[in-house]
Amino acid sequence: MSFVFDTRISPTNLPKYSPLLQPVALAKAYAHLFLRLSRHYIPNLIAPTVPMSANARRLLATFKSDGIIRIDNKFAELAGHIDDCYFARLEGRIPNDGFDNRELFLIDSNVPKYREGGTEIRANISFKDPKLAPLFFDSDLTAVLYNFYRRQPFLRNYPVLQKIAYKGDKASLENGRFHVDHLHQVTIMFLICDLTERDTHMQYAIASHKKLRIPGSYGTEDVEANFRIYDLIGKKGTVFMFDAGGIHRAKYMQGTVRKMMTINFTTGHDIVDMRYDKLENWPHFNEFPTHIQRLLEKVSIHN
Ligand SMILES: O=C(O)CCC(=O)C(=O)O
Repeated sequence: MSFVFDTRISPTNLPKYSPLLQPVALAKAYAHLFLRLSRHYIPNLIAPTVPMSANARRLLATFKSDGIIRIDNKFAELAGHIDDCYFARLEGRIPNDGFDNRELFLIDSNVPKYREGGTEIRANISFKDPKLAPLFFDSDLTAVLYNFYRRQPFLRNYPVLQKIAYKGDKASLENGRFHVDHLHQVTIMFLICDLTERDTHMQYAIASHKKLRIPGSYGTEDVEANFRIYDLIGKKGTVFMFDAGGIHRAKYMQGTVRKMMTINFTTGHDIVDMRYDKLENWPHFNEFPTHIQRLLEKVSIHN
């Protein structure tokens, strides 16, 4: 019998291998991980850090120890802007508008698998809205990111707006199980509505990013027994940034609505192949420090 290496091997699908093959499968999964890590996570020896404020230094220390940080009030007005300008159009609160508005929306990415799970809106938007620049290019968050990786981070895809109204009719949405994503992808999650524990929200296993983990899903009981669980809840405008190499999940709560924006970064791997924004004729873009300009290198149109 030939053995086919399954790169999606994870703690929960490991038992499908016979006891004899389990060590082999695990060794291969770890070897694969290790190779990817060595390629994408070697620090930049010449420029391993960028300057950062005292506040960013504190955030970085928490990010390194817990794998997640939160910022409460700094971006509250931006959440109002996204709700009034973007969601209002897609929700029909501004009539005769929506995805036809090419200034605001790039693509409708709400494919059936999301829709079946209760996602009413999923839209990719541009980085060019000057009102959103203070969040996208925040000097503290971008410095935390660079100094965490100790090398240049890159945006992995365009910001995603989501409105999820889980009705309870699709019990096992993939990301409803505890899982880890692409190596040390870092995600910013920005709340566009208030969330409590009773609403659909994300949960993060604190400090679970510290161990090298095979991407895939993890058993709820194991995770809850071994980690403190952090609930990503709060007021509209709260920003979370987490290392998706740590264990997390969406906790879907029937009959509730969550609106949010997410942005993903990696050190250059797993980039989604879409380029919309042109870097030229972008007012003030050249005034950002180089490590902030370079964030867009892999998702924008050059020249
Ligand atoms: O939507 C959520 O709360 C979970 C997000 C998630 O699983 C992910 O970003 O990988």
